[in-house]
Amino acid sequence: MFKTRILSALSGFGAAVLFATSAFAQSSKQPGPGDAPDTALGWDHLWNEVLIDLYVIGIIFGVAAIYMLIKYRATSPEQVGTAPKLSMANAIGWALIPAAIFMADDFYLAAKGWTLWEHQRNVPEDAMEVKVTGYQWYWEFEYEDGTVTEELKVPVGTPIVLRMTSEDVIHSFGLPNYRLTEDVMPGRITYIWFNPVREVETVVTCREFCGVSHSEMFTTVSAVPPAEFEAWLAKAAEG
Ligand SMILES: [Cu+2]
Repeated sequence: MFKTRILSALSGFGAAVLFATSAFAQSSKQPGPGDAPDTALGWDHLWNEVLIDLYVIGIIFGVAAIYMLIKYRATSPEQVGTAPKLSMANAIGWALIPAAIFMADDFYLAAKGWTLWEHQRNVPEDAMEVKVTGYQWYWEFEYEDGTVTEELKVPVGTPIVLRMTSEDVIHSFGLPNYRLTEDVMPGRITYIWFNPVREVETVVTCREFCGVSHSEMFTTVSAVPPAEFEAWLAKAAEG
């Protein structure tokens, strides 16, 4: 009895680890040109899975607790419980088996998070680079052809890597639509990349309090069809 329970608890743990590692191995391939992952969608999925996980576990425990509260409630104030004492094997089994079941899901979600983070830190080879400089209190963007603008416009379908620095104090480049935030500091270059998969006009805001006009440090970030982007960039290049 004791042996069986220990064995099943251990195999539960083993299955959890195997499941998590295989999920990790499957989805951790390096993004090549033209197939950059949609990391914003990935973060949304992961967040929803965490919420579902919390709801399911919360409901199971809540229902079990209410059921036991009612079923085993005392019928008089003097009543003393008569439950049999758990054997060592039972105690270990009841602790390890549920833990293995719930941790299987935790390992799985953690593996997905690591995979996604790896994608988020590895810039796709075909990404277009835009240099970003933070100033009190505006953003400046420099395109590969040297054109400088104060709004960020990008072509749909091309991954964009931003190489960022600051001229004065610490700022933070916050792109809520692409689920990204990264610090921008003087004397250092930080980077983020995002995949504009559809047309959208959205914003970047500064997410680090950087002085009196911090709240005015925002501008538009729009993903437009490639032809529209080219025309806009040519016009901006003329000044
Ligand atoms: Cu700022």
